[in-house]
Amino acid sequence: MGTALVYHEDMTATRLLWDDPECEIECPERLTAALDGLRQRGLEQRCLCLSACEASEEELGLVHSPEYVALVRRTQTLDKEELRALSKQFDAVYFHPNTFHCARLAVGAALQLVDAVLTGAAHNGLALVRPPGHHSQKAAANGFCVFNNVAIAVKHAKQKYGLQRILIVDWDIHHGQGIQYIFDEDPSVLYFSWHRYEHGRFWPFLQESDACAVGQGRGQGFTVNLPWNQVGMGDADYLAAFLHVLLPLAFEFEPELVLVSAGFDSAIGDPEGQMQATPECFAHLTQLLQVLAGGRICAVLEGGYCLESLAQSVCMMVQTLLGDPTPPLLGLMVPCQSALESIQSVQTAQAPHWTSLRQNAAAVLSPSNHLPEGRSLPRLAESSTREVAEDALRPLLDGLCLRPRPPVCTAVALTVPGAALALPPGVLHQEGSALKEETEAWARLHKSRFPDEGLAALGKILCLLDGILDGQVRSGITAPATAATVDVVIQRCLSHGTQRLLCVALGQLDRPLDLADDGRVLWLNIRGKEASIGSMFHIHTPLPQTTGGFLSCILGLVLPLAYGFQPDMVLMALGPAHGLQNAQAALLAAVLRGPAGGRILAVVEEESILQLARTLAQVLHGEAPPRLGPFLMASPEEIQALMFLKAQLAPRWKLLQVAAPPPG
Ligand code: Q9C
Ligand code: ZN
Repeated sequence: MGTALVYHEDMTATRLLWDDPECEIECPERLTAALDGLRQRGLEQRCLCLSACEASEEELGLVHSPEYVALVRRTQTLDKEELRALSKQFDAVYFHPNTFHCARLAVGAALQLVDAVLTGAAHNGLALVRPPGHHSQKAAANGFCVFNNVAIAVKHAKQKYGLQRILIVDWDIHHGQGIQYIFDEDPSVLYFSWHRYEHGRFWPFLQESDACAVGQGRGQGFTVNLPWNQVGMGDADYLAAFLHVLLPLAFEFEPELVLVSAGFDSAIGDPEGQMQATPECFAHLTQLLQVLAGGRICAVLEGGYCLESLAQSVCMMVQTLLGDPTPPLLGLMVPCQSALESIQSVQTAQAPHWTSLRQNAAAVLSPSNHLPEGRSLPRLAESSTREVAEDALRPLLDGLCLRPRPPVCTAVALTVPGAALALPPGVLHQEGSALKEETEAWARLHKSRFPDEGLAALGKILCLLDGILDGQVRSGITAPATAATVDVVIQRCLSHGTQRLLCVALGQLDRPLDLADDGRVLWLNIRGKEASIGSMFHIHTPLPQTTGGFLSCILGLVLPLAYGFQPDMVLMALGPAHGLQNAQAALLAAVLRGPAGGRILAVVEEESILQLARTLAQVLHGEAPPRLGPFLMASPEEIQALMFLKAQLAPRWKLLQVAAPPPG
């Protein structure tokens, strides 16, 4: 089981035959560039490659009218002038004698991908197709789209496999109005689209692309539109949209399958989108989606017209689907005012339909002019210089992507009996220990709290930690999580030169008393009764008891802090009485892989380590976490604690902002 890649060379056989500046960007090189990128990085070779077959006319009929299918079929025999005349009947469309064949292959590829994932032949996958699909309607081609690949795949999944809840994430920069119309009244399909909108002044110029279009009849609340009203949206804006809108709704919806209308015209460099999101951002968006639906993700290419950015973004997505860790995001993690306003407009429009938004929406935080403090990244004013900062960081980023993968991805270091538990393939049992002298030296530093019998475990922890710090190992799991071991881990990281260490501590573990509050360690304690802050780097929040509260805590607090802090390394410490269920611990570990490029050490207290080691190893290795269980609304106390913390912390940690009033 792995990642399916569905493709057929014939899909490069349609192209524009006359002059039309609007349509010329949808060219065959889009597919070859994406595929070449995958080959060059050795990614195609790691996928299960499937050769696309044409969809049947019956399958096209799941969405399209027989008359429209017949019209497209007839284009096979038209000459150039007839094709040109017919194309003019639609908005931003061209036909070619091969269009019918290519468009049927594109649908067929999407269907094969769904089959591969739903039969268990693959975990997830990507269909690289042309023409794209999301603008296409029952009886109309539109916006380069002939048949609606994703909509047909959704109908197929419902019909053939009896699925009852499917999420479509449309991150193409245009509104997939075709998909919206097809599922407008269907509560079994949650359609999320963000798109360049500019208050209706951007193509396709539709009122129904705005946030207030939420679906009709029984489908109300199952269409989610996030209009971007300015160009230049970047990684922080996209992340904020996922954390504060898409993911809360998606967890409440509990999809059985996720389809991605994967257009990469939303990436930097694209002439249509004019946005700023880096290719690496798509790795993170993909990874965040992987915690849904048991990781069953079917991505289908839509737009994407800057060949370089398209190829890089496709690679980022496939790499993440394969389970590789995400490269760190290096830009300033500050969403812009316009993005926050858009996010708020969706929250307002959707709040009547979604419990998770009602529990979050309450606090409107006042904008603050505080600049980030106490850290080494460049301090820059917010909007105008943002692009400069990102550009300046690009060479660095490219270097990071080329960094070789560590020989070991995930290692487990345990001394407790039963340590030979069955680990997923690719996860290593670490046999080694640090040198006795070194272990004893570290233990002496913490004498008052270090029992002699803890030395063997400490030796193993140090050896694993050094493997991670030296780049030999990506992530690790170890025990026990005591105040002393956590203290040693932090000190060892700092002495090794870690610039930013994120510690997420649960259960009975206090922040080491002598730890300097210099911005190098962000300590987040999830336990206890009271929400409180010691500083912007020392935060306490209670562990929520409901699924809704837990998710709000992860999506609304932990991840915004983690992505804002941009750690080199994450320490996830589950201390005594941590109170996490397996699925909760798995979700936390899965999402904490994101912010630090997968460098995460999980230290677990003794009682639950045997139960948790395998689950944690699976998610750190790239598998999807198990489902959390039924969505239960957060309690008023849980909401209040989160609101309190967000209000205190948002001036420094700007990804926490849920919304801000318009200036002036
Ligand atoms: N400059 C897809 O990305 N032209 N279709 C818009 C605005 C039509 C895009 C003109 C763009 C269609 C799948
Ligand atoms: Zn597009």
